[in-house]
This record gives sequence, structure tokens and C-alpha cells, in this order.
Amino acid sequence: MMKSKGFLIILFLTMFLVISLSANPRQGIGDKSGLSFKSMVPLPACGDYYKISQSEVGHIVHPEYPDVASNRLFCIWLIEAPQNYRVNITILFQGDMYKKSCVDYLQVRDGNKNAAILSELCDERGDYRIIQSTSQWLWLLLKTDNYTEGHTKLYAEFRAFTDANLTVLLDSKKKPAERECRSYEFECRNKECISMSYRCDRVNDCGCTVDCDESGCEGINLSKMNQFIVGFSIGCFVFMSVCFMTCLIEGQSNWIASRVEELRMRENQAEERRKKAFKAFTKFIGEKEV
Ligand SMILES: [Ca+2]
Repeated sequence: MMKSKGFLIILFLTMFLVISLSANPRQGIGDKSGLSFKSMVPLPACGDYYKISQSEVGHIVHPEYPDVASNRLFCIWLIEAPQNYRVNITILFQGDMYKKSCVDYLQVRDGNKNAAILSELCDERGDYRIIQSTSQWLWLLLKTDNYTEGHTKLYAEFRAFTDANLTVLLDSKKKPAERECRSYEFECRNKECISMSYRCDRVNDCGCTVDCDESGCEGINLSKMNQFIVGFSIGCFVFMSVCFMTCLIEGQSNWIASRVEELRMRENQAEERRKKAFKAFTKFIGEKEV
């Protein structure tokens, strides 16, 4: 009995922990460029997916453009050029450094979030770069910390291009835009795949803000306290259900045991009666013979 109680307590604590965790408590540019932060004003967006044609020119800016970027930004862009084309991007970026570390920075990778870093920009005085992918995809991450100093800015222009060696380069590359998210993952607008449990938890996990993990969450958005209450309630329900089932099984076992005991007693009584009858019969035969 003590063992079953201990088991129930451990089961309850484990389920409560799992449910609570799954609710996820849980985050002046150089003149040589020829570009400026006022070149044009595309629609600001924090993270997106762009599929460009051979002749198209696309733009990326930080969400507050042309003002300085706000703090706590986490924006991911994925650019896809046509097949057998590469991405060429010209970037103007002013970042922020603290004790020689990049705190507001732009990271450029060669295809997806796991691909090689092509460049990481964070110079406060401004950086101007021309970067080319080795496949048809290019991945960018803009991140700002909690303490914006008031000068982080991003402006970029990108286009597709091709060259003679491209086919060889493409053969050895991953194809991130063709990867489908798994059944337990949510596909963000920028093609990032995140766990379903990160939906509507008030944390930007996709790296985008439109049609992403925190979009369309009205009515199902859970605060940390609500997550705790929901987790606790579900834990209590599971615990009560297990207790009820255990009691039911235990009650059935006791009833069966009492029935067995009753049958055994009746059998003993019948045996006693048989013995008495045999003894009386033997005595009666003895008296007859005498
Ligand atoms: Ca989220």
C-alpha cells in the first residue's frame, strides 16, 4: 500500500513537471557603398521569406526604419533565388559593441541557421559589405539586446545572379527552403520550424512577427500564471483519475479476496459435517455388530 502511494506521488510530480515544462515558461556608413539609410522606404518587417526572380531587387530593413532599431529584436530573413542562381546582397549596418563583444549584430549565413557564417556585422561606426551565397539561399539574423544605445540600423538590397561554377556548388548544398517542418513543428512565415509548444507563449521564437508563432493568438494566449494554473489543473485531474482507478481496482481485489475466504469457510464447514456423519455412521455399524 505504501509502495503504491509513493508511486502515485512520483507519477503526479512527474506529470505535473512535464505539463508545466511543455507549457513553455520560457526571449555614419562609409560613403563608398553608394547607398544610404534613406535610399528608399520598403515596408518594414521583422523577419520574412523572399523568393526573388532573376531580375528582381529586394530590400530588407529593420522594423523601425528609418528610425533606429528598438531593443530586443529577433528577426530572421530567408532569401531564395531561382534554381541555379545565387544571392548577392549589399548590406549597410550600424551595430553595437560592448567590451569588444557584439550586442546588436547582423549575422549572415550561407543557406540556413545551421550553415556557415558568411559575415557577422556589429561595428558602431557602420559596416558596408557585399556578400554572395554559394547556393540559392541566404539567411540573415538581426538581434538587438535589452539596452539599445540609439544607433543600430539595417538597410540591405539583394538580387539573384548566376555564374559558370554554380552547378558544382549547388550539388553539395542543403536545400533549406524545401525542408518541410515535422508534424510536431510549426512552420513560420520565414520558413523556420519551431516546436508547437512555442506557439502563443508571448515569445518571438520564429524570428518574424507576421503570420508567425505569436500571430492569431487572441483568446488562446496564456500568461505564465495561466500556464501554471492550466498545468496544475491538468496535473490534479490526472492525479485524481489515477487515485480513482487505483481505489476501484483495490476495492475489486478486496471483494474477490472476501469471496474466496467465504468459500473456503463453507468448504471447511462441509468437511466437518462429512467427518461427523462418517464418525456417526461408523459408531452405528459398530453397535449393530455387537
Ligand atoms: Ca513563441
